[in-house]
Amino acid sequence: MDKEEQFEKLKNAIINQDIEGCKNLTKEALDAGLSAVEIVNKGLTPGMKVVGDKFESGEAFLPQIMMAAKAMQGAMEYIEPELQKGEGEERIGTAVTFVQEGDIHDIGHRLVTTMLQANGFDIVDLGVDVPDDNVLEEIEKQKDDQILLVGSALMTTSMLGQKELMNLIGEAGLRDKVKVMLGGAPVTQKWIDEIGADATAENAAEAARVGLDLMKK
Ligand code: HCB
Repeated sequence: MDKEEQFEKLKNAIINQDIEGCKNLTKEALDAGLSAVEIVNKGLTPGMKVVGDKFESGEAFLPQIMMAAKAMQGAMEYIEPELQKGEGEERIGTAVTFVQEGDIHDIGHRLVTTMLQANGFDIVDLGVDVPDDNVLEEIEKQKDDQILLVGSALMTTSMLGQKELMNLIGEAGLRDKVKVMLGGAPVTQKWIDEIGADATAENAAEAARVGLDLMKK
């Protein structure tokens, strides 16, 4: 089976909410030498996009998204240990990662967090549905002069909360202490510019590259 066929099968396993199949195909793909990053970016995530689009158009319902998410989470059992095998021997700094208040989508957040850890960041993972006050408290608590703040939002509603958070960071006098990378499907560069954050990234591999660049600036 060539790579493209494998990506297509992985994508279909998510679309068909095939929990066991998705896990097995992920293991097979890794054993065949495909990288964890390409399995996520070219197989599993495009499948999730189709499921999301079907939900939006009324062709699929919440139980189907939940099953698709379960299939993806099964695959992550193989993906995450692979991503952790990064080259980050040098300590880069601390990354505080979180999902915006009101939002419990954590699959992308987990992938980004794992990739940052694999690239030399010490991680403080605040989890999902995190109120702004908790984020501010954590920034204040950190001893380093500069840290990387990494927020995810998957819904347009929770994305709006990122603007409020940027305002609160400014008001608390903490803006110089953080490089802020925000992402998630609805987040665009235009939004990042509008709210005065530092960067965004399309996927977890790019998030690691962008995070490293930001910490060097
Ligand atoms: Co959910 N959901 N959902 N959902 N969901 C979305 C996000 C919609 C877009 C689907 C749609 O309508 N098309 C939609 C949001 C619409 C909108 O606001 N525009 C939606 C909705 C509406 C909802 C509910 C409100 C449904 C309901 O209850 N009626 C509800 C909300 C719950 C809540 O949060 N309060 C809900 C619930 C669920 C679950 C629980 C069933 C499940 C989540 C399970 C979980 O995460 N543990 C779920 C899922 C799975 C999705 C979709 C289908 C997939 C999301 C996903 O995991 N993608 C999603 C459709 C979509 O996104 N196209 C749909 C795969 C990961 C790998 O991609 O984008 O998360 P990612 O992360 C990438 C990338 O963005 C980037 O790197 C990651 C890795 O490559 N990245 C960053 C992420 N964070 C970053 C941070 C950085 O700094 C830099 C880069």
